[in-house]
Order: sequence, then structure tokens, then C-alpha cells
Amino acid sequence: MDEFIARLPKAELHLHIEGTLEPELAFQLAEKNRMSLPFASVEEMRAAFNFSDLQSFLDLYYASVSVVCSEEDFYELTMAYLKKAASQNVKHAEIFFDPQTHTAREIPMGTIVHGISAALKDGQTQLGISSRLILSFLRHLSAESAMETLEQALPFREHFIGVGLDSSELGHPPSQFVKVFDAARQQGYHVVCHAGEEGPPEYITEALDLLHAERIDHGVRCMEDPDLVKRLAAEQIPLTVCPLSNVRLRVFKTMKEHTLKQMLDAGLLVTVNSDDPPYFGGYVNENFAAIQHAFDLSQNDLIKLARNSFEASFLTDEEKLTLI
Ligand code: ES4
Ligand code: ZN
Repeated sequence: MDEFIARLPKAELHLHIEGTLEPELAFQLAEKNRMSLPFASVEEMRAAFNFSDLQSFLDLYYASVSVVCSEEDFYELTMAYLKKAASQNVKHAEIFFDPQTHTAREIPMGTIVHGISAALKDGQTQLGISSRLILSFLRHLSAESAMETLEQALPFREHFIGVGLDSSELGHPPSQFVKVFDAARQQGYHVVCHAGEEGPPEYITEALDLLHAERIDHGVRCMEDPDLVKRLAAEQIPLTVCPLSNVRLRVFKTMKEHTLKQMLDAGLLVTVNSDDPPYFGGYVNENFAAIQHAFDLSQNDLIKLARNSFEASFLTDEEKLTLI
């Protein structure tokens, strides 16, 4: 089955580029930029990837990515992910970046966008992997900061296709960000939103009704609200589920307790993604393998999940045809 998973063409729709920083690259960049990491070694850093909840992960994620500084650093970070993804038969990736994590430490928007974008371009020409960028606002910061970030990004408008909302979910509902999402939609951007990971099902409803989200990132807590499940199934709203992330961040105690199989059986448009692969113990194939083992999924189930990933992408039908 692992061979079958490896050979399946897949799209990855829930991946934070900042969360792809492998400890080895973190130490290389720290040395190059004469900065320090809060760990003595790569091994010590990896050993710290043991989280109690979303916030305990985010604290480490923000601290680690502080060593990524120049346009070249962003290029290197992105290219490392693309090589790994291409090696796993990921044909297309829709990648989040969190500009506020970097603009807060005086890195210009252009440095971030140009570094990532140059790698995406080379990923297409050198590795044959298609990709798009999604600008994600940090929900623990204010709605004003999000609006300012959108304005800073507009000179680079052609480099990204959509906006999202990530970081600490509880206490930061989608309703706080209506204005900036309205502005982004007016600019023609796609809209996605992290909701229903640690937050309640109501946050998913807010993301749909108030932000007009076209996809929900995670969304696993929808299963607590049968009417919401019916709606998500009827409207075929894609849910970008990240199984290893959910277990590592203790949304579910074990993979066997994950609701992914029930979600599929309820007719939801589920996709499988890696979120922040080094932190959670695997890229997309490891996520597929984990759920295959936990639920004894058939080849047809796996094909359905891979098909869903292309269907849920923001590519046009014509673009999809060129990929597989
Ligand atoms: C994130 Cl809410 C969330 N989950 C996973 N990775 C993240 N990076 C920023 N926010
Ligand atoms: Zn995420």
C-alpha cells in the first residue's frame, strides 16, 4: 500500500511554508545569519517536537522561522519543500505564507514574496511541480494588522491567488476579520480559512457565511454538528484535513480516533495534507500512510482522496488536465 500511495499523483492544499523548515536547514541558516536557535543541536530541536496543543506548536514555529531572513533564505526554504513534495508525486501545491511573521521583524514584503515566488517558478521548470501561493493572516493579531498586510501585499498581487486565516484559533473567530476578507474578495482573491481544528463548529459556519470561505482548513470539529455536516456535504465544501497534525496537536488522542473515515462516509469532500511536515512527523505520503493503516483504507479510498485533492484545488479544469 505504501508503494501505491507513493505512486498516486496528489495535490497538497494545506501546507505552511514556514512550517516546512527542517532542523538541519534551520541550523544552517542560523549559522549563516549569525543567529541563535533555542536548541543546542538538530537532535535537540527534533526532540522538542512534542506538543500539548496548537499554541505550544506555534510558539516553537515562530521562534524557529526567525532564522529565515533574506530572499535567498526564503528561496531555499521553499525549494527544499518543493523537492520533497515532487519526490512524493505531489503534482500541485497550494502553499500558505504568513507575511506578518516576517514583516514584524522588519523583513520587507517584497523579500518574502520574491524569494518564495522564485522558488515556485523554478519548481515548475526544474521539478515539474505546479504551485500557487495563499497569503494567510495571523488571527492572534488584529483585524487592522491584517488589513495593513493586505495593502502591503497588493503591489505583489500577481504572486498569490488567495487569502487565508491561521494561527491560534480559540478566541479569534472568523467574524473579527470580515472587513479584510471582503476587501480581498473585491480584489478577486480566493478565500480559505482555518476553522474547526481547536475551535467550535460555529467558527466553520462563520468562515462560510461571513468570510465566504471556499474551502475550510481542518474543519474536523464539524462532526459535532450534524446539520453542519449535511451542509458541507450538500455544498461539497472541501475540507483540507491534516491527520498527523491533528494527532500531534492532540485534536485526537490517536489516529484510530481521528474522524477522517466518518467524514468520508458522510460524503464530505475531504483532502489529506501535511500542514507543517517536519514538526508533525511527515509529508503528504506519510499522512496518507497513517490513515491507510489506521482505517485499513482500500486503494479506491486512496484514489478518491487523491482525486478530491485536485478537485478541491483552485486550478481551472484545463490546468488540472495538464497535471496528471
Ligand atoms: C497554523 Cl493554525 C495553524 N496550524 C498549523 N500551522 C500553522 N501555521 C500558522 N498557523
Ligand atoms: Zn494549517
